Amino acid sequence: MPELVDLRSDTVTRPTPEMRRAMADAEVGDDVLGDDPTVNALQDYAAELLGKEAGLFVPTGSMGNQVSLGALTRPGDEVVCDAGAHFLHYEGGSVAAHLGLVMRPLPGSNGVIDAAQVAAAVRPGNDHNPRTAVVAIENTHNSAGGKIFPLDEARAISKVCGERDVKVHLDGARLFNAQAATGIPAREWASCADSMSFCFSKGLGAPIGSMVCSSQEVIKEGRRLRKRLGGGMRQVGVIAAAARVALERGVERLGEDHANARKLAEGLAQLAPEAVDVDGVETNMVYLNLAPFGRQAPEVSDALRAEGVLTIGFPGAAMRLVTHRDVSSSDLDRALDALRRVLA
Ligand code: TLP
Repeated sequence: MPELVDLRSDTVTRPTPEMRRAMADAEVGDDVLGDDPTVNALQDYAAELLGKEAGLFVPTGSMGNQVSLGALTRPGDEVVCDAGAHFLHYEGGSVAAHLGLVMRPLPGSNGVIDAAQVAAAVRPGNDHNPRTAVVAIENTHNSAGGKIFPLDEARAISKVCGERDVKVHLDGARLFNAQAATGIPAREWASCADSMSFCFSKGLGAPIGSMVCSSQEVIKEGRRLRKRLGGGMRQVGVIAAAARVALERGVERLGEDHANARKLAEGLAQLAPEAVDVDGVETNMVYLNLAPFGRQAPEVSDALRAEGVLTIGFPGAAMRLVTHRDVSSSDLDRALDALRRVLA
């Protein structure tokens, strides 16, 4: 039986031999006490790379968002975001349950909210209203299919927020995909945000870990929130060592994932041009619309699994396919053959 082709997410990659070696060799200490040299070095390295004062290593992207939003707000504050924001839909309601925040989702265009929408949404400071504390943007945007948040728009939002004493958070779980696709350094987007988080465990290919980068003050509060959420880890240098390899080696190969996603989209467009927006594939995700085939994602997903291709079959007619380091170009040929058979 050949290996499965796993298109469920870029989170599924296994650590490389180089990561395993780095993990085995990592110098460690108790990170809750600030003693882990591998974590400390990674936090400094990431902060420098993103142009921020400090970094905080956290176990997941979800915790990165919570720590960031929590450090920038008080319970009862409002967060303005795109209606498809990841933390709104896919993080177990943590922003409400743990932070007590009010969400103000705006209808973005492909995940992109603009400065005029933001300006109109910021509350005037009346006692009746929640305080608009943060505007959050997502780059690349997951539910919009890996869309890149235009840098000009991020700058315009940052300006509007700066004038109104509102903070900006960037959920940059896949920010380095945006860098790889555009050649724009990740720090340019980070410069538009007061806090930002990115994941080592997505396209960069590490097994575990995310990073929050911000000011010293926000990171100090973030450490407390991380502890409160149960994310204070001890000899976590064993994980940070793999994350370091991911950041140093993972970015340069993301272009391959993007080329593979486009190849997949082009192959699918041959089956039904209206089922996929080929030009909309900017990074490593393809959204396949199964409606033209009269099919639903759960049953198509089951049929693909029987063909050795893994996808997530959430209810509905849309199916997300994600490329990553552990999917080669020939794996994609196999996946396309399977999709052709299943959708015939
Ligand atoms: N996204 C996961 C799933 O939760 C859907 C995926 O497979 O894409 N921000 C963004 C934009 C994300 O896409 C994700 C994960 C997170 C935050 C949360 O990261 P984790 O899973 O590490 O908590």
